[in-house]
Amino acid sequence: MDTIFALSSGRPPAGIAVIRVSGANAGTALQALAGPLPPPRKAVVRHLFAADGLILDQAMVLWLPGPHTVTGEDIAELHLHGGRAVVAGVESALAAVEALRPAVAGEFTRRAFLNGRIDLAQAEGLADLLAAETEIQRRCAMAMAEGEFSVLVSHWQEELLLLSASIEAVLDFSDEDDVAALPAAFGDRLADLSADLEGWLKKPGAEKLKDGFRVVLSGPPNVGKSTLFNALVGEEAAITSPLAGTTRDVLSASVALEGIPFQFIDTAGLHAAPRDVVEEIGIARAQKVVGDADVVLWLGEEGQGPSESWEVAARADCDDFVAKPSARHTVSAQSGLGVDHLRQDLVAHARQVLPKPGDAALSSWQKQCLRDASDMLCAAKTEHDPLLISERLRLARAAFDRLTGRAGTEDMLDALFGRFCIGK
Ligand SMILES: Nc1nc2c(ncn2[C@@H]2O[C@H](COP(=O)(O)OP(=O)(O)OP(=O)(O)O)[C@@H](O)[C@H]2O)c(=O)[nH]1
Ligand SMILES: [Mg+2]
Repeated sequence: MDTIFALSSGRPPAGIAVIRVSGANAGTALQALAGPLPPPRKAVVRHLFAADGLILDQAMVLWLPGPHTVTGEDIAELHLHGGRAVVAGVESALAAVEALRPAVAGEFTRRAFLNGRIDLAQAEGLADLLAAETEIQRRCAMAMAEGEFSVLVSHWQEELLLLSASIEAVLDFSDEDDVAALPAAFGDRLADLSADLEGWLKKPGAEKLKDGFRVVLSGPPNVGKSTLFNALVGEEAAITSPLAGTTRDVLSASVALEGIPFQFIDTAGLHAAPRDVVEEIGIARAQKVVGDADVVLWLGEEGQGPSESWEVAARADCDDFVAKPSARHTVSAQSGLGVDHLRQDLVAHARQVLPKPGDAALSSWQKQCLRDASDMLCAAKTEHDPLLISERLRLARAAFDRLTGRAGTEDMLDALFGRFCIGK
């Protein structure tokens, strides 16, 4: 395998730039630039030289021989001054070393996976951690990256293996006419495992965490949707005006409230007789996003909104304000009255629906693998023939192998590792 290198820190210029080299020739590369190898895992300051003997930089270098490294391979780390020319100079000096080449996106993490340093669930968590923008996203991604879920999966795998072993024993010791009985606890253990998986399948998934909790503002024209939208997102993102039909398209803004990701969506005012084709399209779009909402804030006449929408009585400070007897919230986006209360209610509601902070949240493919395993366990529960039970358990084991990546397809690996940046 080639030795790879990449800038692992942010885009220069920056205070420091970290270049990582991983692979069998990492030591050679370090010697070519910085002289004799320093003691393992000790940071030392060295001058780095180009092939023609010119000094490139004074850097802190680290020599991390494998296999106990993040990739499982020999690693050299160069902590440079983070200027563009410094980084470019060191990169060309490394490219000149034999068998070294620039890494592609996610290649370091992919090697960590291939060398068994992390499993797929952890790689997925790491990708989410790098993409995390809110506190809850960070904590859930950490749980996955730190391997909490992986530990659970290996418990499930062990249990499944034990169940499979007891079935195999029955098969081995029975002759064709006389099939020995299964151990008494077999059915209970199968049911427990199956219940565990079902419990995880019911938990909120990671997708919601990535996209944010979707709140759609809906109602007829001119009821104050855009003004409330602006108040909720904390900036003048939407145009507001006394003219009915000001908002014509769907507008969305992502914000974090108390560390929870939200997506607020403002829509065109709904009314029965659109004045032109643009308004007609706007209304169709508004209706579509209402269908995908986690919560709809209905600012129109009471009882006229989509089912389960929250009745909001807006423009409470206006002379022509009409109260709603069953309003969940009464607000004035202009004076701020009730807006904080509405925000708190949304946060509390989102907390119920999103994964708990620090819980490993499963992506849809992880859920699919668990679903496959769970289906096989349910099928095994209803079988009586040990041969068929054994086959169902084998298929459940295969589903777990897909989950940890032991039986991953190349496409899936490409899709996952492509989410990383170069240098990770
Ligand atoms: N006094 C007062 N005026 C408000 C309040 N909210 C909105 N308005 C005014 O009401 C008018 C309509 O507000 P918008 O937010 O544009 O209403 P909309 O529902 O988005 O309207 P369309 O985009 O046309 O569907 C504007 O002139 C706002 O300034 C409020 O809480 N108090
Ligand atoms: Mg509007």
